[in-house]
Amino acid sequence: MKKYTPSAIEPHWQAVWAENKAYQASEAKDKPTFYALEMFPYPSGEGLHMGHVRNYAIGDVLARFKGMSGYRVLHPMGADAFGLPAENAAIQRGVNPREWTLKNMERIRTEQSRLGNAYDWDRYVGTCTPEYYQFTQWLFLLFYERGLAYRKKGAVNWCPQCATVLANEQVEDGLCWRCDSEVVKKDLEQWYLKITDYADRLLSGIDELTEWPDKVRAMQRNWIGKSEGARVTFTIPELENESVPVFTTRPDTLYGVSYMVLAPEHPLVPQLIAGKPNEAVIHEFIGQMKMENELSRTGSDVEKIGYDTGAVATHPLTGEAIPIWVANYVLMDYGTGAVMGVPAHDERDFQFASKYALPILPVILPPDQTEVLEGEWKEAFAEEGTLVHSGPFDGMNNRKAISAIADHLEEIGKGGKTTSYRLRDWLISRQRYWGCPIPIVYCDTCGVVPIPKEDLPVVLPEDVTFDGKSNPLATSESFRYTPCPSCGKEARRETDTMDTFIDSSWYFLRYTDPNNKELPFSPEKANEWMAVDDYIGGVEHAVLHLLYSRFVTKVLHDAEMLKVDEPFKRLFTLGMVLKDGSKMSKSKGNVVSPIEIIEKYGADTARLFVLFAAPADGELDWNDAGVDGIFRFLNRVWRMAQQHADLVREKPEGKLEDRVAQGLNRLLHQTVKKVTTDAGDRYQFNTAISAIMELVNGIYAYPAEGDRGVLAEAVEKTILMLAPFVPHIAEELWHDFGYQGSIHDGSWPTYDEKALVLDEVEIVVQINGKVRHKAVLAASLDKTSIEKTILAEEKVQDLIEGKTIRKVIVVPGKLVNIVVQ
Ligand code: ANZ
Ligand code: ZN
Repeated sequence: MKKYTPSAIEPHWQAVWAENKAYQASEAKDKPTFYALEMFPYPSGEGLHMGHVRNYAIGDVLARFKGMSGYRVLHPMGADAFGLPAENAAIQRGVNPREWTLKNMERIRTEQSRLGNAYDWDRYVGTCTPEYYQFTQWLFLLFYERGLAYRKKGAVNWCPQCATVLANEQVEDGLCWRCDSEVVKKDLEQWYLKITDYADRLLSGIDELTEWPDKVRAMQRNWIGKSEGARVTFTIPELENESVPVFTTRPDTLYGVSYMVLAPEHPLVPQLIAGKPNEAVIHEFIGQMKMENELSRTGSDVEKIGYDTGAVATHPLTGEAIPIWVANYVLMDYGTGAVMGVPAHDERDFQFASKYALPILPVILPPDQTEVLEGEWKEAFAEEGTLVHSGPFDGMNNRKAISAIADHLEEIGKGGKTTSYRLRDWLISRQRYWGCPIPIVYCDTCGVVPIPKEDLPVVLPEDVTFDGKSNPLATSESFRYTPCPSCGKEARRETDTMDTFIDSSWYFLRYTDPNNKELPFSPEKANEWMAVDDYIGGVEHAVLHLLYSRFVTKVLHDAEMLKVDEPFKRLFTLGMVLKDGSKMSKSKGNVVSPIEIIEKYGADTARLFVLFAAPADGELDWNDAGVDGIFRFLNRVWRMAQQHADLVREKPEGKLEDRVAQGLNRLLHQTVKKVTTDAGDRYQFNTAISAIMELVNGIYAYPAEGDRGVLAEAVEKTILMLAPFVPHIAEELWHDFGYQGSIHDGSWPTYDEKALVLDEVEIVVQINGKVRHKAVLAASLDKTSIEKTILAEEKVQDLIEGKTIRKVIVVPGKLVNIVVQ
């Protein structure tokens, strides 16, 4: 018998598939389309890790499954190739970022090929190539034309370690998403994309993403952070009654306002404090606050700090004078940057007022109280109740008052209902080299001038210095100055590059038309494949990449380039790969290299192990014994197939006359059903695989003299069902069965509901709980008929002779227990 040698068959079939372009997406319109996509890798210097293997194995099973199920499949791969590590390598090792990246891309591609994934390599996309990034620039210009790209000066998040600004989404708990350094604030003029224009659509769109994990949908909802409330206008008498709107979710508490707080960065603060006692100390405070991030100012355990400006505002309804303070906990970039302080009903305000001895004015009465007990408040009362000390609104339920007071403000022109979002515009400027240049020049005559689309790409220059301190593009003489596209005079180029998340926010569209030289993609081709049917990747992108891609897709939809306005129909987020209970990482020294596993056991074993060892959305603990077990299973499959290869070639007709043959036939149909639904539909690869394992056991247990037709069919279909999981061994065995074409072009087995039904079942008969007899009955019998038939059996009559039946317990399909005395 031929031996199972993965190291021989895997490279062989990979070469055959590559030569035949076996996984090229078909342009023929004969079948429905299926777009399977895994998040593309960042080409780091380390090659593939087990997390990649797991991610790609899931995508590949789905792609191959759909291919065998009558779809034409698009299953592309590429590299998210811009980014900081290339530049850091340049600084540390003096290598060119492009060469470093291209080398890593090549390495990852080779390693991916060794996994045997069914990619259409002709559609490979690397985001750092001018062929790709000219269209990232094209998209920037589209945003610019549509008024969705703008420049603004403001306090931005700055990572001192990465020496670049970051988008809000890239600051996690006050730390840089990439290097974990503490993020500080810096005043800079930067480019933004107006994602906030799409906040409402990005939010409502989540409702339709029913095939996304709930946790990802919740994270996006939170990030967008829609908050319904009111705008209330206070006026400042000493600034000629200048209005200062505040944003509040609780206009019902308006009569309980005892002070107002402005963010330290609020533009009115310098005028308000001019000449006042706290002027100097507040200026110093503003300076400190500018450096701090959101978390360090508003975290629940952060002490509230504030200063009295010495100015007052006029209450819009009572006309009273309200002191104006500045404080750390009010942020400039949320709502209006101004807050009305209601210490009686807001815990933060309560803490602040208690610390600074500001009055606490209760205006909501708890349901169990009839009058407000002054001075007895130990904490803010944030529950429902009845309004008091609230002028014409006294006696009103506070929930009703939210709307009533907002409406009243609207009527008198002092505010009204409004909505606030936590989502901020997407800051895309990066002071780094290895990214897509922003196609803009600054001209002394014409101002900000976009590069015409026909002049793209704006190519990254080579004459740059990497010192890790300054923006490398600004050091390039050839790049910095260029004639203004509009007037021809010398103008300065924008030297920032774009956030790499822009590159990855549209790559899935480029795959549909990767060689287009005029456009990022033709609408016709994109519409043919989009949306992505199955998108597989890590949950770390729940907000960042997935939110940006949704935004870009909506803009392209509005620009009539795309019919869909959501990019990813179904999303699957896989769990982490662990070793000995902790995340595989170089620093822990517990990394298992996919390449070593492939060399020792083959890619098929690696794939099957990561799919089998745990549910795909849970954590997977790497386990060497488990890998060994999978390898032994594949050997068992191999021997089974070799042993019966001649029989499979022969294809004898099955007669299904005896119970044993019917049993194997039923097991086969049950397995096909389970694998089809579990693997094809539910991402339950582990249970699908264990069903196949049981079928293999069933085949081994099948008697040598049994019905040959059923056996041949079961062996052949086992290999067909294994094909998406272990494509190489399946292909080899398929050819051993005498087929010429690829198993992966073969058709996925179908099952017959009728064959699933048991005609007969074995019933255990117990007397007083002890097993005494076994009887075979028709499976269709109901409880009463089962009882009758069993009691009528001769053997049972003998067993209970002379005794009185007290009770008969029937469990259909399983047992009958006869209680006698
Ligand atoms: C008065 C009030 C009374 C408030 C009360 C709450 C309870 P969300 O739900 O997150 O939208 N706020 C408004 N703008 C702010 C800013 N720039 N920085 C810090 N806090 C700000 O929260 C809205 C509430 O947060 C607003 O409603 C405001 O406090 C505060 F019993 O106004 B509230
Ligand atoms: Zn000009």
